[in-house]
Amino acid sequence: MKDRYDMVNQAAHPLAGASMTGADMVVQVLSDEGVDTIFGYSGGAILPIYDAVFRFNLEHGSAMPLIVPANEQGAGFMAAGYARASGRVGVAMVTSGPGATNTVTPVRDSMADSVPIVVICGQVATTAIGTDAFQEAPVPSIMGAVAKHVFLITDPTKLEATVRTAFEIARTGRPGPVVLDIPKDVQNWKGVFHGSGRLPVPGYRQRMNRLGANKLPEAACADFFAALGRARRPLIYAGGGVINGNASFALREFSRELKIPVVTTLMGIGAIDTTDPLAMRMLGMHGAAFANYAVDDCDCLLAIGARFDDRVAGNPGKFAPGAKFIAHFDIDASEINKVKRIDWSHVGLVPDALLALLDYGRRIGFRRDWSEWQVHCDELRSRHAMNYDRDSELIQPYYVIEAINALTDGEAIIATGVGQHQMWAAQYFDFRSPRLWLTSGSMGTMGFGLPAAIGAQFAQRQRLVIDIDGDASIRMNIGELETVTTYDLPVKVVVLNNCGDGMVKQWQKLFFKGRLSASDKSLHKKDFVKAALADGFPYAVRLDRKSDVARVVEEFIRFPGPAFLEVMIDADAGVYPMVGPGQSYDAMITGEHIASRTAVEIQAPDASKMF
Ligand SMILES: Cc1ncc(C[n+]2csc(CCOP(=O)(O)OP(=O)(O)O)c2C)c(N)n1
Ligand SMILES: [Mg+2]
Repeated sequence: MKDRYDMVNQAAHPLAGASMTGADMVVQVLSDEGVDTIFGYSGGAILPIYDAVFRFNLEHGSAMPLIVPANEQGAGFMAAGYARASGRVGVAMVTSGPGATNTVTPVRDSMADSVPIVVICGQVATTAIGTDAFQEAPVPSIMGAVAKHVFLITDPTKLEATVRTAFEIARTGRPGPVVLDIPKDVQNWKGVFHGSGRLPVPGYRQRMNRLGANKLPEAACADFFAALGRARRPLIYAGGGVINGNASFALREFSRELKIPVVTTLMGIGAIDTTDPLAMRMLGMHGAAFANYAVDDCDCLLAIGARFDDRVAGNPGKFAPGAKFIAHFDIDASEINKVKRIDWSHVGLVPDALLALLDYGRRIGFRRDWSEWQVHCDELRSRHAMNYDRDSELIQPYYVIEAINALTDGEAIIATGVGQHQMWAAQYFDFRSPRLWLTSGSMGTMGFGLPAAIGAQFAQRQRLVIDIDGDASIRMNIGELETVTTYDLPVKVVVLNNCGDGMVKQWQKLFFKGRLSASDKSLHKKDFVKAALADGFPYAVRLDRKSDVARVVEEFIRFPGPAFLEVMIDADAGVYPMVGPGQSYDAMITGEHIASRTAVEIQAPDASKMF
C-alpha cells in the first residue's frame, strides 16, 4: 500500500530508525503533518504526550504551542475554528474520561459541518480498559457514533502509522473529525520510529482514489449543457461543500462566465463574494426574501456541495417547485437523492467538475442570453431588500452589524453563537472570501463563537477576528474570555444582549402564544462588562444609546488588543424573513420592513415537524 507520499517521506525523514517513546512519536508525526498549534487541557492519562510536547518545544523554539482553554469543549471548538478559518487540520489534545467526554460536542459539531479536526485523547492503560478505572470513559463507543473515525490504539507498533492515518482521514473526501484514543502504556512504550507508513485502510483509500480520479465524462458534460441550454432561469445553490472542498474559485469562475446567479446556504456563505452582482445571498428558513423568491422562480437548479437540509428545503416536495432540471455536485455519494430527487449528478472533487464543465462549454461554444433573468434577480434584490425599523429609538441589532460591516468591508473573520444574532450576522455582514464565516450550522451549538474565534485568530494572525455572540450563547463557554487575554489575542467580542434566548422567544411568540417558558433572562444579574474586565480585557464597554453606536463601534473595532462590547439591543427584535419549519417558501413571513410578494398568514407548523 505504499505510494509516492510514503516513499518521499521515507527517504527524507531524518529520524527514521531512531528509538523513541510512543509519546514522542505522536508529537513527531504532528510536526511532520504541519501542526503549528495544539489546543488542549492536560490530565493524568495524557501526561506523557504533554511532556513530549514540552520537550519538543524546548528543542524547536516553541514550534507547536499548547493553547490551554477553560474547558475541553473550548479546545475542540478552537481546533474547529482553526480548521474552518484555514482549511488545515485542527488539533485538540485532552486527557481520558471527563477530558474526552467534554469534547464530544465539538466532535459531533465538526462531523455535522464537515470540519477536519484530530482529537487526541489519553486513555487508561490497556490492562485497565473496561474495569471502570479512574477517569475511564468508553471513548470508542461514544465517539464512534459522532466522529468520522475513531482509533483505539492497543498495539503500540501501529501508533505512528495510526496518527498519520488520522490526519489523512480527517482531511480527505468529505472532511471530518478523527479521534485517537491512546492508552497511557502505549504512550510510554519505546520502539523504533519509521518516519513513514500509514495503516492500510484499503476500502477507504480505494474510495478516495476513485473520488479523485472520477472525472466528468464527455457524455455527462453533454447532458448537462443540453439541459442548461433549455433553461431560461438557472440558479446555483451553493453549500458548505464549496468552502470545504476549496471550490470557491471554480464556483466564481463558473457563475461569472455563464452568468448564473448564486444563492448560498448558511454554510456556503463566502463561496461567492456577497457583494458580487451575481450573489443572491442566503436562502432558507432565515434567508433573504429575494434569495428565496429566486429559488421559487428558477427553472433549473444547480446544487453544489449542498444537501437540501431541512433549514433550506423544509418541504422538499415544494422546494424549487419550478425547476425542471436539478443537478447535484457532491463529494459524498450518500447525499445524492437523499432528500430531493435530482436529474443529473456528479460525485467527485467539485472544483475539477466545475472546471471540466467550463472547459466543455468553451469547446462547444455554449452561450445563452439570460439577461432577462438577471434583470429579474436584480429587481428581486432591490424590491425585497433586507430592512428593519431604521427610526426606532432602541438599538436595532441589524444597525449594529451594519455599523461594524461598514468598517470591516467583508474582510473580517466573523464567528457566532447560535440564535437570532447568528442569523442577523449571516444576513447583514458582507463576506468577500471563503473561510471568513465561522458558524455552527448543522448542530447549531450555542457556545461555539468565542472558542472558534480564538482558534481562527491562531490560524490567521493578521486577520481581524470578531465574535458576534448572544447573551445566552456566550455564557456557555464564557470561561474562554480569559483565554483571549491570556494569549493577548486581538479578538473582538460583541454580545448582542436581548436579555434572553431571543430565538427561542421568537418561536414561543409565533407558535406558543407568547408563553416565554425558561427563555427570559431580564431578571438575571450578570454584568458582562465586569466579567470581561475581571478576565483582563483592557477594553470592555456597554453600549446602550443609539446615538453612540457609530462612535463606540469604531473605537472598539480599531482597538489594538482584546476588546469586548456589550450592546443592549431591542429585546423584541425578530429575525425576518422566516419560513416556518416544514413549510415551503410561499409561506415565508417577511415582517413589517421587508416587502413581500404575497400576503402570508403565520401558520402554526405541523406539530410532528416541529424542531
Ligand atoms: C447548546 C445548545 N443548547 C440549546 C440550544 C437551543 N437554542 C437555540 S437558539 C437559543 C437561544 C440563544 O440565545 P442567545 O445566545 O442569547 O441568542 P439570541 O437568539 O438571543 O440572539 C437556544 C436556547 C442550542 N442551539 N444549543
Ligand atoms: Mg440573547
